[in-house]
Amino acid sequence: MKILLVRPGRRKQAITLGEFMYGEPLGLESVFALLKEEHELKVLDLMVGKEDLLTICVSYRPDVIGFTSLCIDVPAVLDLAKQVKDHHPDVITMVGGTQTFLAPESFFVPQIDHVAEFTTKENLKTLCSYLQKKAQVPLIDGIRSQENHFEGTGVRGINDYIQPDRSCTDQYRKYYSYFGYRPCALLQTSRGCSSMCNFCQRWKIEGSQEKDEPLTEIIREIEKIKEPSIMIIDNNFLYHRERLENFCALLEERGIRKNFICYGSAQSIVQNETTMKRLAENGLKAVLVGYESFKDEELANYQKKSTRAINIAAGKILKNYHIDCWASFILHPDWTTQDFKEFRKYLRILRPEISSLTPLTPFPGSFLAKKYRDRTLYQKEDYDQWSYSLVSIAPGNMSLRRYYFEVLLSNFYVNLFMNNASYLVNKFGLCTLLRLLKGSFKFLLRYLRFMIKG
Ligand code: B12
Repeated sequence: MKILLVRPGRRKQAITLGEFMYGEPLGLESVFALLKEEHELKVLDLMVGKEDLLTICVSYRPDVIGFTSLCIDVPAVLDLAKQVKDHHPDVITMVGGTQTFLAPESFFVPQIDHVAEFTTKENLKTLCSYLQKKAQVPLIDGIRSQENHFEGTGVRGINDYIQPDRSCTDQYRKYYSYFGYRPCALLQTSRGCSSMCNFCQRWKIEGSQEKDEPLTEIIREIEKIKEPSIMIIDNNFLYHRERLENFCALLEERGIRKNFICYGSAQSIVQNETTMKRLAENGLKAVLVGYESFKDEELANYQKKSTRAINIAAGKILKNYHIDCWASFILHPDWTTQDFKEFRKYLRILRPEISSLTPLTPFPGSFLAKKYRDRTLYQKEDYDQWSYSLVSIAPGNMSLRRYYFEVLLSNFYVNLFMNNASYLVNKFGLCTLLRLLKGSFKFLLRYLRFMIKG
């Protein structure tokens, strides 16, 4: 059976990192790895490539098209699947990814045949064996099929870890990046997160307990990666000192030299200071730290284990070892003008190399969605808007217009006075800055429009 795996392209309605950053589609690479023994597969990455799906349908003649999806991808997937069904009604369509896990019902429509609510090695292989035989698909755990009126078995599982086969994205790999690092591969060494911060979706998707893949397997995977840079996408790669020491020992033993970037919590950085030094010696270039807030009270409300003092200490450790800090902050909807000022003052203390500012987002189905039900500015079905880029909770202490003004001001502050822009030029060159600016410009215009509209 021929299967075409598709990542949808960006739509201009959604403003996302996808404007300037294409991360490799690990989900599709995992599905490819799982099914390649029994089926013929091809990946079409419309986020990067300019190919036309209908043209590929004519040349490749797939029996099945499988789409991956985040929330912001829903309109694009529905649209592409409709085009496919209009022109090639015999092609079977299926969808998987983050959105089918969190809200499978977004795809219970006539143009979609199967929705993978969660993906295991077993359920996907079983589904494909029925599709190959052209037989009636029975109820399968984790699979919602149109022929069964999208009913489920009632079993709620979690996605399996499947080692990706990166060869299927060869033609796109030179475009895959992480901020200034390009080409850059993505790698997952552990899943789940026991921190369970209440604004975050990741522990819901991956589970509330860390599950580590064996390091020897990870090192073998790293040795196969051709790119010079690797972004480790674990929720908190830095959480386990002994594992990190073993990781470094294996890199040293095998003489592996790569640039590494990872997510890490401020607490782990402080707890594992000596290991941070060893990681830096082994190529750790930057850590994405979720500092989130300048107020202890707010950090506690988010269920962050960190405090303002721990955040400042973590920042100093990163500076000591010349590891760049790519910080993220949450802009709370109840901040006053004074809070925004305090926040900018706090930035001057932390001095991260890059800061990204995200308005608190009550993602549909989350704890925050319930908490801010009466103040939420978008509907669940406004899929394009759930990109974590927009103000989606009515501000409590100022008008929406004024709030957007403060967000813009803080962004200008970060880019002009905190030197986001000059850091990028010095580190990655002017071309990278221009590539990143192109995307940011769209953010800026959108924010300006929101500010003027109020
Ligand atoms: C790496 C990553 C990125 C990368 C690459 C994203 C990509 N693949 O397109 C980059 C940095 C580019 C990125 C960007 C963004 N991201 Co992001 N990202 C992640 C992260 C950390 C890991 C995703 C991943 O690769 N997981 C590993 C793979 C193996 O898992 P998977 O894709 O779910 O695949 C499994 C199954 O779902 C299944 N599957 C997947 N596809 C398919 C298809 C079929 C047919 C089948 C049967 C099965 C199947 O197979 C796999 C089996 O295990 C997640 C957090 C998380 N833990 O999920 C956030 C996350 C997915 N991102 C998120 C967001 C919001 C964004 C942005 C919108 C942020 C922004 N403001 O710009 C942009 C959007 C990018 C875009 N498409 O335009 C949110 C999504 C929220 C939501 N519910 O939709 C997440 C959950 C983080 C969060 N904030 O909560 N992201």
